Amino acid sequence: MALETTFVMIKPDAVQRGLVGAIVQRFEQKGLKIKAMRLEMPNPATIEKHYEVHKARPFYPGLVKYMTSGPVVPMMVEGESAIAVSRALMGATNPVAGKPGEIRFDFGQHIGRNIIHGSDSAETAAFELGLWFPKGGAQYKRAGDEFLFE
Ligand code: DAT
Ligand code: MG
Repeated sequence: MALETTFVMIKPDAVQRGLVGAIVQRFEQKGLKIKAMRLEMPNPATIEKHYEVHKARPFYPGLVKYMTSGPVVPMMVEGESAIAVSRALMGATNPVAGKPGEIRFDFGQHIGRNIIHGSDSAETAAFELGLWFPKGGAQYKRAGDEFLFE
């Protein structure tokens, strides 16, 4: 167990469907600390780099088209085991393969419109945080942390 920082991104479908608040609430409720967050039209080159590992996959062109179709909300999130915890909050890649309580299950129906992204390892988190937040995040002491951590 360790304090980790991870990269999370609310995808264009969720922004268009007005789900940003409901999704951010899941992370806040868990006690994860938001260290950076913005809403922006993503730079296509950034999306291409972000999903470079999937470049050879048949779904890659459609993925890039979808991810550049509208604003996204990139976030820097910190907490105990934040990488795995964020992935657990998100749920299965295919929204209907997961279970109730997972963000993707609760809000989505199709693998090509699956609401949210989260880094899958420490290496990926470092790469994605560097790509989306080269200036880092906010350093601040959060009221209430003494009731969240022993
Ligand atoms: P995850 O986002 O759960 O880490 P991934 O890294 O395997 O999943 O894939 C990245 C994204 O690509 C995923 O969130 C949605 C899309 N994707 C993956 N497999 C797909 C498929 N078979 N058809 C359409 N889109 C797919
Ligand atoms: Mg992935």
